[in-house]
Amino acid sequence: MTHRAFAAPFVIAACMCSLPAFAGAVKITSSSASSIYPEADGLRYTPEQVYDRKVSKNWTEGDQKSSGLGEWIQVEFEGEKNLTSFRIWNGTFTSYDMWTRSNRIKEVELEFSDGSKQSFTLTDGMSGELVELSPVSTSSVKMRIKSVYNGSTFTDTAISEVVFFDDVDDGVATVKSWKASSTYKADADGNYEPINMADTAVDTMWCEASEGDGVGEWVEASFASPTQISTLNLVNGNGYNIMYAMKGNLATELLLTFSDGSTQTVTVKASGIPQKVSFTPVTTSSVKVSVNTIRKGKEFNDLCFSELQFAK
Ligand SMILES: [Ca+2]
Ligand SMILES: [Ca+2]
Repeated sequence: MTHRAFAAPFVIAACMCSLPAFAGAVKITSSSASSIYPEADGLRYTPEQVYDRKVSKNWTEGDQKSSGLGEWIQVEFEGEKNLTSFRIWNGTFTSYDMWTRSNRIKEVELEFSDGSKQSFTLTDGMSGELVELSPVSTSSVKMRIKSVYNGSTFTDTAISEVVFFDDVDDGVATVKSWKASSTYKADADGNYEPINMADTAVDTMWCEASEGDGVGEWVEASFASPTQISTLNLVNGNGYNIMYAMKGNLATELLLTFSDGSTQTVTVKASGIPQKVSFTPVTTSSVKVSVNTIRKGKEFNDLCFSELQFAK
């Protein structure tokens, strides 16, 4: 555990490149499971934790006799959606240690509302893995554990988070690549790479690594093509909860620099709650986001962003 003392994943989403050009995350409205690992020490393992936007909270199956083979979790959508892909955080992402000690799913079977099924072999890596589907129209997905990669200590199998994508453009600009002025080095909780700002999880983040308080530090998003944007979707600091967000430095004003050299200044709330910030519409192939001013953290002199994306 580092001085930051929060749970974050080790590696996230190495490649957003195969996402369809116009893909939106589908809202999950409810979930159920064949079994649930019993609550212990105040920690829960309920199925709704696969869509709470926190990779540090998971659904764990409750099969106490074996590895959870045949156990399933089902999620429901608001009506039929044309699914094209999904991203899965497979295993227990509370720390790298817990991820290696617990089972990960090897083969997963997806069953859709029309009864059709698709099966996949997942990669055994601690990252949010993007999986392409044969496009399917469905109002629910049942994910069944068919085989596992064995953990070194425990026989329990977990899914920390899952996001389904459909063919409807949600207006969020697809980022082709990220740059940063500096990046905090990976530790036992995970890494702090810029790509963590575009994975939908509020407890995975980019953190700067300067000697100072973060003022003057920057991240830059490059888009696949010139894109019109007018909204910044931001989770400032560590979005795990309000208390964790307050521990670190929080940006209060950002300077946006676009590919034509023009700039705009936006004020942002010093809060870890997701916020949408509007600015004058601009068509650009990149945005550099520089920290102009901050509010000091209660515990750490580091500045992080958990989510930072641009939309129409
Ligand atoms: Ca979760
Ligand atoms: Ca994130």
